[in-house]
Amino acid sequence: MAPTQSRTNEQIPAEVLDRIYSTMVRIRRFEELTTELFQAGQVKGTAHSYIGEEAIAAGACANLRPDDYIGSYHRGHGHCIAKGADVSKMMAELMGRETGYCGGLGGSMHIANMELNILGANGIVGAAMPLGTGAALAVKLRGGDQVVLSFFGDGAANQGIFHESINLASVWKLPIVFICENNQYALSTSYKASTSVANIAERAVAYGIPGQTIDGNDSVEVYREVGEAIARARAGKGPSLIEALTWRWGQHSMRSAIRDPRTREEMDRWIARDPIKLLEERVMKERSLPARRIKSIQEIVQAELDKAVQFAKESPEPSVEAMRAAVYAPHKKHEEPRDKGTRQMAFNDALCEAMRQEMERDPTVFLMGEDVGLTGGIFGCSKGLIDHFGAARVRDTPISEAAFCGVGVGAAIAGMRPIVEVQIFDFVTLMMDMIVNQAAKFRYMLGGKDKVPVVIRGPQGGGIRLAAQHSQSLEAWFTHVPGLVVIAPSTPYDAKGLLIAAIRDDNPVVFLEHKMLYLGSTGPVPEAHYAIPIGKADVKREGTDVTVVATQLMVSRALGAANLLEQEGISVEVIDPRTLRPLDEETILKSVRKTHRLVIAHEAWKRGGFGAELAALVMEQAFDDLDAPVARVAAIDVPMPFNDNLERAVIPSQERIIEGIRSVLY
Ligand SMILES: Cc1ncc(C[n+]2csc(CCOP(=O)(O)OP(=O)(O)O)c2C)c(N)n1
Ligand SMILES: [Mg+2]
Repeated sequence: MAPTQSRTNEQIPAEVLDRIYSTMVRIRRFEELTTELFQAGQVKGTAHSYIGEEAIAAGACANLRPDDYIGSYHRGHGHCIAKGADVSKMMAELMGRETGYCGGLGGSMHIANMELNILGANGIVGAAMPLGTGAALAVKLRGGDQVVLSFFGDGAANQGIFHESINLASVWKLPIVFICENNQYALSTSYKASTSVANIAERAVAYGIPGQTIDGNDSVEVYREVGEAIARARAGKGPSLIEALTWRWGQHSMRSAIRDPRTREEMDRWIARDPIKLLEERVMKERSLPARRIKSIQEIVQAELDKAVQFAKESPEPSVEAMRAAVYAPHKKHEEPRDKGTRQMAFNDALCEAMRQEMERDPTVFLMGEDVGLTGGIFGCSKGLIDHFGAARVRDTPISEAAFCGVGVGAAIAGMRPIVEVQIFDFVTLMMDMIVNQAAKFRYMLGGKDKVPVVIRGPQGGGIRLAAQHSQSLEAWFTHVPGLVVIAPSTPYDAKGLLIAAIRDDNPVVFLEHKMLYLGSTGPVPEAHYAIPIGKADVKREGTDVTVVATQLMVSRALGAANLLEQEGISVEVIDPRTLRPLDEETILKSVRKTHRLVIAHEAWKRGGFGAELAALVMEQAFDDLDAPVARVAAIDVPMPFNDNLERAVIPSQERIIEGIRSVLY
């Protein structure tokens, strides 16, 4: 682990040394105060001290322009400070105050600030890497020359997302530098015991990029080496991996009181190489900074931090109203066209037209996913788009769901409007962290500022014998999560108008398309650009005896059932919520108050399904209006079988919907 010597003796301007030194002292003092405040119960939860590792953030970020980006991780205070964050707003955030960077909703582990292009610390190990990669893609698509520094720990280098992100960044030659802060332990686990190579930088070879291990306690070496990698990235030559060897002086976190496996001898050896002392010795020897300047930096920083602590302590607590308002960016207002016209179109063509028109209208919209480019998607939803817009905006991705979804989220945070196609929605399991922990929470954790305008769309559902891993209906996973919009259209007209609304929305949207609709559904679709308001249900058929709330493929089956029952004099109202979150509760309740009976039909499993939520809504708000218990028609509670007769038995049929309707009538 012998730290390498600086490769160049070229003088570094005094102004840069001054900046690096000031940053290191600011970080050190910030962390010392945070520890005191944590022990006094004023900083709550947890915080991860960066003491001992200051040279990396300070040296690396001294190369950055204000418009460059950084992505950080749980040990992130140092990165924010080095990128220019205001220590008062940071301290206020650590104390959970309204004046903090995130209004008290994020805390130590989630500080982000898009005015400074800080993409955020992150509570999920490794998760910031694809977000940074996404920001780098945004830069490249805009033709800019900013760079992204993506900081992470040695533990993160064993996450799949590390490998996927670096591969993707390399394949797309993105302007990003991956900086592994190897403090040699992930909590209590030594990297030597958990990593397949002696030096993490060796892994760069696998991705065809430069990789190098440097002394992370030597701020000058960090400044120089990261500077070279940044220059390379800015020049369009792609990413690099830098491993900076270092040591954390404290416990894993301020909260943790675990047995520390590190030896006293190791500890002493590293503490003797205090990065601040090393730079002090150097500037004294080189006479590049006078002793009185060193002293004055320490005094200035102390005064600044005393003020920061006072500011934080005096700041108000955040309000419940502000917390509630932080979850969603307001949805845009849209008017549906009065006339659907006569042009007939298939469901997948309607989706394709929505994407084409939005990409024409807005240069920040782009599509990525597996086989969306040359092939136009396996269900033809992006057919021909590559011919209109080129391979940069209609991007074929590696089979790296977590990474390209995270890249979509990162690009959205950095100002683009990506559409991420999930080839078959069952594969969304591999994207869950990016959707649920990252996209859904980003705006909220920033205190309700900023937006994440990404659409994650693709086919779900059964009907074409693809069995248990390619046929599920998973909407309930997403409707459960505050911060996500969930849309599930049932007609080509709705598909186009809702996809346009989803692309224009400033929130992450999960957009579910049913495979059987691609194959079977045609209908009138206006040529004009139009958007259907998010959160507005559609009464597909009016009736007076019973309300059926149906989604996706079940809408046409419910309509078929309604037509048959009409012959018996039973009048069925069919409602398609279209948007499942936010839900148009009013339209559903109004209908139930009229018909007094409710049947819910969806293809997903009944247990824990979206229908349970609808039934609870009606029970809570319209119990007195009901003349019969609510009935749910849903899939049999088994994974989707391969055999066609069995598959037909599992998915609700028109007959089963009719039975459901009869069950509430008699
Ligand atoms: C995906 C995930 N797994 C586990 C954790 C719990 N955890 C938080 S930090 C940490 C160790 C991370 O080590 P490393 O990446 O080396 O960073 P360091 O703490 O050493 O700076 C663990 C296991 C988590 N937050 N996220
Ligand atoms: Mg570590």
